[in-house]
Amino acid sequence: MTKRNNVLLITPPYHCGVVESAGRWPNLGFIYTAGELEKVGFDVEIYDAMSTFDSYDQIRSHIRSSAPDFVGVTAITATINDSIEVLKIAREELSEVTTFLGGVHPTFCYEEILSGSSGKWVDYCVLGEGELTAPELLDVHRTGGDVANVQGIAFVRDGKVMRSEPRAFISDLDTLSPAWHLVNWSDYPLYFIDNSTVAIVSSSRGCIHSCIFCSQHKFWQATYRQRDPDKFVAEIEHLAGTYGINVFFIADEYPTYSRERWERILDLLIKKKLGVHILLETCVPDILRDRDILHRYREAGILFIYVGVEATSDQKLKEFKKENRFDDSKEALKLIRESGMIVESSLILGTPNETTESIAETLELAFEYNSDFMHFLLLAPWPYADMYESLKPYIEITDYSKYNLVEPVIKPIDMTRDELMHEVLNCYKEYYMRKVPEWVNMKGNDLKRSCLIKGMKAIVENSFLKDHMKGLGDMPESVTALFKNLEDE
Ligand code: B12
Repeated sequence: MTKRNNVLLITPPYHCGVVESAGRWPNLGFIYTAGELEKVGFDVEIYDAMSTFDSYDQIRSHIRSSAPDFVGVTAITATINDSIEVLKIAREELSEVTTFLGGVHPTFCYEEILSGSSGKWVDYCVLGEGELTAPELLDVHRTGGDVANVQGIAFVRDGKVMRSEPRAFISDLDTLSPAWHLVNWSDYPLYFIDNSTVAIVSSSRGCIHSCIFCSQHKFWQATYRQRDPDKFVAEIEHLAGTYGINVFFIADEYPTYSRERWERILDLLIKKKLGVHILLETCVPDILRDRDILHRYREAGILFIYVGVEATSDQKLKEFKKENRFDDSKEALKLIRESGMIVESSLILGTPNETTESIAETLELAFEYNSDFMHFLLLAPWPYADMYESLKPYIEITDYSKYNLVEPVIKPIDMTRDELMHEVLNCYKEYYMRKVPEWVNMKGNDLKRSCLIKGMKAIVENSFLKDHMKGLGDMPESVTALFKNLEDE
């Protein structure tokens, strides 16, 4: 009988205090990969050290007591240093362990990882989707076959970095079996909804847009695959019924691409009356396209929509290769607000030609966008994004852990990075000083009002802004009083 091998999948303990200030989120890539590993006889554990906020010492003792044969870690660019550190600890604790690394960063930067000093902690990089590659790789490895025949990996052989043949994307996403039973659901509350448990689900993979600062259309190689809407909604129903999940975050870059499929999802959710809240990301053209059915979004349980408008000037939007423009973005955000949903959006600051004046202008126009939550993000130069080459001369910080959209790593021509950071913090202060009084006085939508106020509290208490608050100068007394009142709500 074949020995059952243990696989431990670990998220890196990286924190930069943005998205995670609103709640804790499971790692869907691991849930999917674990399901396929189980199918071929591996015993799998998911250890979400990021969400449990575990320290390196805790991670070390967890690895020691779990004593797996394989340790897999995930990495985006900001987390890569921590991901490598986790694999180093695994090797220190278990000299025989086989380590593998997956996610967007190693998919593109495997050469740098494997040929550098980190290479000695990483046996394999899994490139692209993990579900088919990981089980095959681990199986070939444990049975002593030649891993060079496993598509979609990179590794070092005879001192040289080798890359196997690329693996085609999974053609039917509905054949996958996410291992929901491995999730410790009590780890995943959302701070702005009482008694909530969050699941991340996926209805499609890929992105047909080509925004030059983003990684996702490159990761998915401009492909787009969608799941059967009935199976997707059945999954939500299963998670709600089996584990009591009441908040679903749709991980898709672009869930609304096909109106016909999206309408079917909405219809099913409305019909099934699951009483769940749904959070999702979409784009300006789809909101405008769906203006006649936005009330059905709300009826289906959609509470929160993120739209990355990214800039206020049409010139910059064109440079970013975004399809939205100022006027249509403003209209889309307004439509979402008027439909009773919460709209969150972001603006990217810190391009090389940014100035104090251009940021002031962006802030002024941000008020016209009037998103409920607005993020003033700093451009992060992913080394594989289309924009990278043009940004390279302006990159002052090469430590990837700062590539998190909140720390300045690019120095604009006419500003220092400190000045840039100061202006960004000022944007947050000005924006929310105007928004919070509006929320306090909001009438007629108790759920939205409560989410906004609790969301703001979470930002004040948990986000990266907390540490910077003192640098913002004193808030006017009226606003301080409002914040104080929020504490009592
Ligand atoms: C959910 C999510 C998170 C969760 C992660 C939860 C967790 N416990 O790990 C939270 C909300 C915490 C998060 C935080 C951040 N995130 Co995030 N996040 C996402 C999001 C929306 C969905 C990811 C997902 O589930 N995809 C679906 C699954 C199926 O795909 P996948 O994750 O790529 O995994 C597949 C493969 O990559 C591969 N794979 C991945 N890892 C591994 C590991 C192994 C061992 C193997 C074999 C395979 C494998 O196999 C998987 C299955 O095919 C993506 C955007 C998107 N739409 O993808 C951004 C995204 C990944 N996040 C991003 C960023 C920048 C961040 C933050 C820095 C943002 C911030 N400033 O707060 C932080 C960093 C973390 C932190 N703690 O601060 C960027 C990364 C950009 C980049 N190129 O580096 C993305 C792409 C968003 C974007 N468009 O820019 N994020």
